[in-house]
Amino acid sequence: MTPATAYIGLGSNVGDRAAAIRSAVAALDELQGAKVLSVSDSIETIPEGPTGQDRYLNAAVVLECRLSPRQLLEAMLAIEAAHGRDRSTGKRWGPRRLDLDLLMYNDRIIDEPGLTVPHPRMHLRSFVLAPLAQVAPRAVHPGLDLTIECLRDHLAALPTAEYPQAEPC
Ligand code: A4P
Ligand code: MG
Repeated sequence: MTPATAYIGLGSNVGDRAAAIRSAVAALDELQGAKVLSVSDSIETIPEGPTGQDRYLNAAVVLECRLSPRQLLEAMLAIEAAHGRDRSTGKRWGPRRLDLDLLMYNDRIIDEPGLTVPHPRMHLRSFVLAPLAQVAPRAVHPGLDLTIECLRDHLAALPTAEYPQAEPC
């Protein structure tokens, strides 16, 4: 089986953010049937979404992968779970120290319960596109048919709908 290329976004805004990102990248590399091909810088980003959050570190990796998209997502959720709870608070749902998003998987378009690829909001988020453009500038978003660097450069001009009608760059 020819390995697939998967693109994963990483984010952390609780605890030792750099350590969480490093350790998640190592965990991805250690997955049976997966190998990290490149890792972006970890970039400090302003939180988007709910207010009152601390700044994030965001990064992206390119993964050579013999797992199916579903197997990869499950492995990512397990890595999140291993990093994702602040056990010191004793709360069942503690703050997440790590968020892993499966951004793209080859040129697959998947819309299943619990798995949407490409990630439906990736093209709207500079905290995703900036690190991803470092490691995969020429990768093409299969839903929009535009490269990552094009999406990054035109983010401000894109409509805020999921999967907008895109003009070629
Ligand atoms: N799921 C379906 N498709 C996917 C996919 N392609 N990748 C399902 C990952 N998960 C996928 O995930 C909830 C469920 O989505 C999973 O169980 C899986 O079955 P989640 O990561 O807990 O959901 P979420 O993080 O609340 O949602 P989402 O849309 O991924 O939001 P974000 O953006 O990850 O939200 N600001 C900055 N600057 N940097 C950030 O990293 N992150 C967030 C968190 C908000 N603001 C941020 C950042
Ligand atoms: Mg997420």
